Amino acid sequence: MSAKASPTAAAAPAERREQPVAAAAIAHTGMANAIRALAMDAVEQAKSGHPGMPMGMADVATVLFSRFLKFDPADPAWADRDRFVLSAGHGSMLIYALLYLTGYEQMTLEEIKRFRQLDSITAGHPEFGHAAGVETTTGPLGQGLANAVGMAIAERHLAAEFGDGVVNHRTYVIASDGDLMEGISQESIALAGHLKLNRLIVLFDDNGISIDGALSLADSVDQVKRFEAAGWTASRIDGHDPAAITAALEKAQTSDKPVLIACKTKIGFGAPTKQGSEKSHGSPLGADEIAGARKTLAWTFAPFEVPADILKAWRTAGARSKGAHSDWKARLSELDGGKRAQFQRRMKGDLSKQALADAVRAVKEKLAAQPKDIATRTACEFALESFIPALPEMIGGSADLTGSNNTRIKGMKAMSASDFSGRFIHYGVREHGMASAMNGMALHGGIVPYSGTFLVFSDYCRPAIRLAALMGKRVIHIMTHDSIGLGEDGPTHQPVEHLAALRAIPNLLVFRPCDAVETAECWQLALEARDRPSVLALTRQNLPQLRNRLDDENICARGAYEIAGPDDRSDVAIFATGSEVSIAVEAAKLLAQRSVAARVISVPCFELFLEQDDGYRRSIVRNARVKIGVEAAIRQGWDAIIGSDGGFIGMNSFGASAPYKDLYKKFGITAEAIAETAIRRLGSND
Ligand SMILES: Cc1ncc(C[n+]2csc(CCOP(=O)(O)OP(=O)(O)O)c2C)c(N)n1
Repeated sequence: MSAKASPTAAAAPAERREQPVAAAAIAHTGMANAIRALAMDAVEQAKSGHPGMPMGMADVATVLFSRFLKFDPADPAWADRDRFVLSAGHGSMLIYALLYLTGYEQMTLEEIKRFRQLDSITAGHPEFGHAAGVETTTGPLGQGLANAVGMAIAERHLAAEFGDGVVNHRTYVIASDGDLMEGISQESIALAGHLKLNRLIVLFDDNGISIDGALSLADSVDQVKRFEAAGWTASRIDGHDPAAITAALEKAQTSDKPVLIACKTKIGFGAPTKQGSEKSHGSPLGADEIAGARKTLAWTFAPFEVPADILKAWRTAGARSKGAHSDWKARLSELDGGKRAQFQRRMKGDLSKQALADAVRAVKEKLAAQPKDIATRTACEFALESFIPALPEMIGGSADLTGSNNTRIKGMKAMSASDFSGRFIHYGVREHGMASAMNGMALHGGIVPYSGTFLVFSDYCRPAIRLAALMGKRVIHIMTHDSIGLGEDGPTHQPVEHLAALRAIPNLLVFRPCDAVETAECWQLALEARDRPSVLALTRQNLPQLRNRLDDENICARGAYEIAGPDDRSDVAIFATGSEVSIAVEAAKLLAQRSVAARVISVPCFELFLEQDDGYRRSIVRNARVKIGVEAAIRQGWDAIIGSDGGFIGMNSFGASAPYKDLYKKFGITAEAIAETAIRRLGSND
């Protein structure tokens, strides 16, 4: 059972046909079997993992990496490399084997032997930032494919901006049945088809098997027709025939649409009894089966041994793009100096500090000169009017709520299939696909993606937000209509538990600014947080501007600060966020009328506040006898600030459909209720 050799391999262009056909076929078989052997040996050694997929897709991966993929193991961050996304991340041994075989220095045989062990770079599922060459963290099915759409958008946009002399690459994806069954895949392929992302090529591991058994247990979609309906070019091939794979990939290079190649494969190819069965999907094959596979594949070598001639063939494949890389460097050096510097700066992820500082200053000066009592979503647009011209890397968007999210400033051109230079993306009603595409753009580099939807729909984005946090990528989510304050749309649209749920994600910054000045400051912090994603929760309803003084410093940077307070001897400290800060300020006034001193602390970002040193945190929390938290959301998470004995004014049920002022009264989130709670608590403390 060896991979087929076919004379049609001669269809490859001259530079890719380095060897005579027969020799190439032998080399192909040996190269593909090296992947298979490493996968089954590593999984066996780890006593866990997924050998079936790497064994099944070894032929496809071999053709892709040895003939098509543009990459240079000596410089994994080469800006114009093709991106390769293993969306079916459970088959991680496929990518680890490829990285080792093609010569990524970091990916040693030792690391392969330490597959899935503590502190190895060969994690169970590929993790961005562990091993160079892994472009994104995959494992949750569907995400890699959706990231790849973002990468392909980034490529087209940057090519439009900097020219195809320096940006001219493709994005290849290996996706499995599971990837294509996930709902996010529909959002992503529809967007890719609409934008005609013809540099996106998906190799579908069409093996008809998933964990439960035959795919026919749960699915009967014709994927070729489905992709075609979404505006893709799609074909079916034998995924074990190198000539067919070569021909399909060759054809894909000139497509004017995104390309799906459904590769019919056998999961666990070569395993004598487990090939073609779910038994090879997700557990070690076992010593007998591995011995049998070695026989079927005619692989006579010891575990983890790759014979010198096969390793050499792989290393030659790894060095294939060196010429293309140096040609690219020459073209980059010919680029106009300013443009080149901008390209390099952006690909590194450095913002122009001066441009950002000037833009923030401009917004704050305007707000100090002419305070604005506006919704924070409108304040966001006001800030964007300064930031977007200053920061060319910002690419905005909305999931069909552009007018509500205020994420598109006047004159901002939309991106389209015929003009990728636009900086605004109409994602359609596809929150999950949008959030994941944004991850892809951030991973690609050169772009700081931001986009919008309603806060309540953060649930529809959550898996992608979680991965951005895990990967440490700067992706900015504008989430408007952030509480019952949205009013008449009612409880389906009123977030109650969402702030707490988002704050539960490690490495995510959740901002809830209280006025136009805080909105600008929080935006600045989100842009400066290069290693983490942010959510900005913004209001629909107007709010008074509480900060009228021009502060050079970003006061929100410490997460919480005193926004109103008479003196140090206050008996009451009221902590509030967003739209509830102005209500807290009113409560403090009511308390003052009753001779009770109260401080008001605005908490625009829990995470930043909780990261401050003890001294700062103590100076803010102090020893007020009564602490009260106010937020039109559930209490969960607040105890870290007000203590478990603190008072809380907020929500403990879903909202309701009514004008927002009526809702604040109904749910008791009023200055009077805060003042009463404070007085009652002061009394019971005496
Ligand atoms: C969102 C998500 N749901 C469930 C899983 C668990 N899981 C891993 S692989 C898999 C399906 C396996 O089938 P397929 O995608 O066809 O992969 P193959 O068996 O061909 O390797 C599932 C359900 C996951 N990784 N991600």
